[in-house]
Amino acid sequence: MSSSPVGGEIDLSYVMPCLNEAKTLPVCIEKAKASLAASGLRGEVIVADNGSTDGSQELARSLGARVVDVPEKGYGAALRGGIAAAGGRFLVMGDADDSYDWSRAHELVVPLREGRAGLVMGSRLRGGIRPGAMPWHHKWIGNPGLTLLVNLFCRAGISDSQCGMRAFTREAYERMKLRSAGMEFASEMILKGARNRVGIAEVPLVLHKDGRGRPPHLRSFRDGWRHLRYLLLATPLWLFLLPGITLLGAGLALAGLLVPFRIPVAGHVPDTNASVVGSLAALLGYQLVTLGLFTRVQHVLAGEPDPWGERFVAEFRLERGIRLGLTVLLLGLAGDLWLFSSWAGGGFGAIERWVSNLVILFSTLVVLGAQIVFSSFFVDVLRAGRPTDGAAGSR
Ligand SMILES: Nc1nc2c(ncn2[C@@H]2O[C@H](COP(=O)(O)OP(=O)(O)O)[C@@H](O)[C@H]2O)c(=O)[nH]1
Ligand SMILES: [Mg+2]
Repeated sequence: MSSSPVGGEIDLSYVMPCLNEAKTLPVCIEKAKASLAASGLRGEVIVADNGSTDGSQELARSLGARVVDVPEKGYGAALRGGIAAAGGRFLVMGDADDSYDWSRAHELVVPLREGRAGLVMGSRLRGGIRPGAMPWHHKWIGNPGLTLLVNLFCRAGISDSQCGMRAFTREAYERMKLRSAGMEFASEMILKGARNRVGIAEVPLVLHKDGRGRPPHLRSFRDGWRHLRYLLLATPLWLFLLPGITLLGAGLALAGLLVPFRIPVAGHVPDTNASVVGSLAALLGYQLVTLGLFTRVQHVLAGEPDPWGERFVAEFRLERGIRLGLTVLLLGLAGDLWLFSSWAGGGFGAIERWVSNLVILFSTLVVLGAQIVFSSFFVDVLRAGRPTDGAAGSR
C-alpha cells in the first residue's frame, strides 16, 4: 500500500475500483481532479487495484493518483481496501470505466457537507441513462428487481440500488461495517446504511456508455444472484419468518377448520387429505420460523444491529421454551389418547371423518410441541456463543 496522504490533511477522497481500465483511467482521473478543484476541499484520487495486468497502476501513479494494491480479489474487497487507505472525511466511490462523470462527483458530497445525509446514492433513474449505457435486462429486470427488494427489506427509499457512484462520510462508512468481497458490496452498503440509520439521500446523475469498448466485469446472472443471495441471507424476516408464520398460521387454520366444517373444493370434500396438507404446511412453517430465529440470534452474536433480535437473545429462557413445548405436546397427546380411548370404548368401529381430522390436528400439536422443546435447546446452544454471557450454561 502506498504512503498515507501528506500530513493526513485530506477532506475528500475519490476511490476508484479498478481492474484493467488503462483505456479509461486517464480521463476518469483528470475529471476527478477537476472535480476536486471545484469542490474547494483538499482531496485525493485513489485507485484501488487488485491485480490489473494492463499497466493501470503505473498509469494511475503517473497521473497523480494514489494506487492502493489490495491483495483480496473482487470489487467489494478493492473498495474496502481503497477506503481503508483513504484519508478523507468525505468519500466518493465510482467506476473507473468513464461511465459516471467524475467531473461532477463533488455534487454528491453536498448533502454530506450540509449534514443532511451520511450516504448519498447516485440515481441514474432520475438522472438518465444514455443510449447503450446499460443492457435492457439490467435496466428493466435486474436493477428494478433488486431496488424493489432493497426497499422492501430495509425501507431504504431509493430509486437506483445498483448505482456505482456514491458518496459517504467516514463516520457513516465505519458504522456500516461492510464485509462483502464481490459486487454485492453495492447492496450491502444500502442495507447496512438503512439499518444503521446513517441517513440516505439521492442525487440524480447520468450514466454514459463506458469508454473501454470491452465487456464489463459484472456478469449479470452470477452477480445478480450474489446480490439476491446477500439480501436474503441478511433479512431472515423475509427469507424465513414471514413465509414461516404464514405457513404455520394457514396450515393450523386449515387443519383446525376441517374438524367441524366440511369445505368443498370443486364440488368435492377433500377433508382428510386437506387436513394432512394443512398439518404438513404448519410443520414446515414452524421449521422456517425456527430457522429465522436461529439466523437472527446468529446476526446478533455477529454484532449486526437488530434491536428485536437483541431483546430475544437477552430475554429468551430455555425453561420457558421447554414449558411451552411440553404444554403443546401434552395437549396434543391428551387429545389423541382421548380419541383413542373413545374409539376403543366404542368397540373399534368405523372412524368418522371429523375424528380422523382431529387425530391429524392433535398429532400435529404433538410434533410441534416436540419441535418447540428441541429448537429451544438449540437457541441456547447458539446463545452460549455469546462472548459476554457467563450464565448461558456450561461450555
Ligand atoms: N479492483 C477491482 N476492480 C473491479 C473488480 N471488478 C470490477 N472492478 C471495477 O469496478 C468498476 C465496476 O465494474 P464494471 O465492470 O464497470 O461493472 P458495471 O458498471 O456494474 O457493469 C470498474 O471500475 C471496474 O474496473 C475487481 O474484481 N477488482
Ligand atoms: Mg461500469
